[in-house]
Amino acid sequence: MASTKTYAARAEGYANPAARSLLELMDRKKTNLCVSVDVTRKSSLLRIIDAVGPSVCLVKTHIDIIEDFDEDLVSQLQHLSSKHDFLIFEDRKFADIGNTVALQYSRGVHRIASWSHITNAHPVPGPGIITGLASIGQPLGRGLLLLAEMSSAGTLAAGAYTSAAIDMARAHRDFVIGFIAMKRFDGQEDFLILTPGVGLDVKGDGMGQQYRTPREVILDRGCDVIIVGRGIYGKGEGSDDDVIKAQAERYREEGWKAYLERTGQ
Ligand code: BMP
Repeated sequence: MASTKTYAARAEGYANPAARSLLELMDRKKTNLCVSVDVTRKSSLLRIIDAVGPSVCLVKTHIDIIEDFDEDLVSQLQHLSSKHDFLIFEDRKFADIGNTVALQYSRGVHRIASWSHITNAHPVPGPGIITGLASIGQPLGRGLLLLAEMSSAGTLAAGAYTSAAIDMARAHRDFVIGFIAMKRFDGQEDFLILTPGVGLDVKGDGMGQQYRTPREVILDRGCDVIIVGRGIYGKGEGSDDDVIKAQAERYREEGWKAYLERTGQ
């Protein structure tokens, strides 16, 4: 049912502030595009984010690959988030016991919880990982995604593992706002489905990544957000701004068209 309802209508059903804000801004900005920016220099990261900003609802980071990370990067990231109206998703993939992930989320050099609206975790340790992350993130209004499936060939996140991830999320709906997954799952609850492995021009990357088109992901599989990396920013530290902007708009339009078709608008 969630797949045919509009993002705006679904926003009202979420108590979690990050989920609500994300759905509202997707509707306002007419975009279900998350750009994943996997570059290693602060200047490249900020340049690419500024270029794609107008086209995206969410920017996904791997902050631990930035070689010259500093406090100023966080300030600039937050500035771009306000300037362009998008949320920040640190793709940290926590995977430890509750006490450890609480420390990894709040402390260390990156202090992820202080700036990232959304983060994610592998369900492999069991529900304690949610309790640990929620102890830090919930008071700050953050949201968590569980990796119920992965886009890579041969992933072990399938079958009974995926079902167990869904059950864990159901028990913590106030903090777990959805999944990294390849399709929408049946069920009464509305969860956000964010899907990586999206590309229009190639089918894989020679290292296990598998790409589907925005139309397959949003229309055929009922997912909510397409996560696109190299298909938009290119290789290495990124293509020229004009190319990046054009690619971001190309994916935004494809994703939005598929959403309008799915919701009968
Ligand atoms: P790209 O579009 O360049 O293949 O990048 C995909 C991004 O999504 C990477 O940052 C990767 O870490 C992430 N990702 C993925 O590809 N598959 C998953 O199952 C989960 C991910 O977080």
